Amino acid sequence: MRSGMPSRRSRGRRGQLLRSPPRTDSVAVVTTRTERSLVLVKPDGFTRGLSGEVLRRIEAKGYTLVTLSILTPDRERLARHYAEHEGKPFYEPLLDFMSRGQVTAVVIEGQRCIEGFRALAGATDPTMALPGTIRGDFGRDWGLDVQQNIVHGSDSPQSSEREIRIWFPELA
Ligand code: IDP
Ligand code: MG
Repeated sequence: MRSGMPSRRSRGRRGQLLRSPPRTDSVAVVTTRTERSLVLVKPDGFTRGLSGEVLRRIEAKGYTLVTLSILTPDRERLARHYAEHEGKPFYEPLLDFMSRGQVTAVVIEGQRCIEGFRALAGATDPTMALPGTIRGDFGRDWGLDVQQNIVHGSDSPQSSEREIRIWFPELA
């Protein structure tokens, strides 16, 4: 009788040695630290009634909603939020787009929710964002100077802290 650890090799029906496929997956360092992320449903998503769908996906993934607000952001708030993009060709169109209507601003919480939400959102360019992601399922190129891509999500713990201070100073 065989015992011990299962072998990475086994035999096929004709007796030839079969090698297990190499592992292409890997698991990042496990962390128990809870983090927060600032999520925005941008004016294109808000106008199309997608706030609920975005919140549904966040909750279905298992993250917690900490707080939520619906507002029309002014340019001063947006200039702070998008300071890293000042001077880029899409900066002014981005501020125009983001200030033209209501957004749903949300703070979410959970272990690794910053990268987790970025994965739910998909790539910045909605044409390239994979189906199954928010941007991939609901976004497309409209031939404008700025990509309208439904959602924003913080990209690092530093950004998250900075952005939560901008949108929810009472939480900081
Ligand atoms: P992110 O939202 O995926 O983090 P960022 O590079 O931080 O992407 O850009 C902020 C926002 O500016 C994007 O979500 C998108 O709306 C817009 N944007 C970014 N890069 C471009 C571009 O090259 N052309 C047009 N719009 C862009
Ligand atoms: Mg960004």
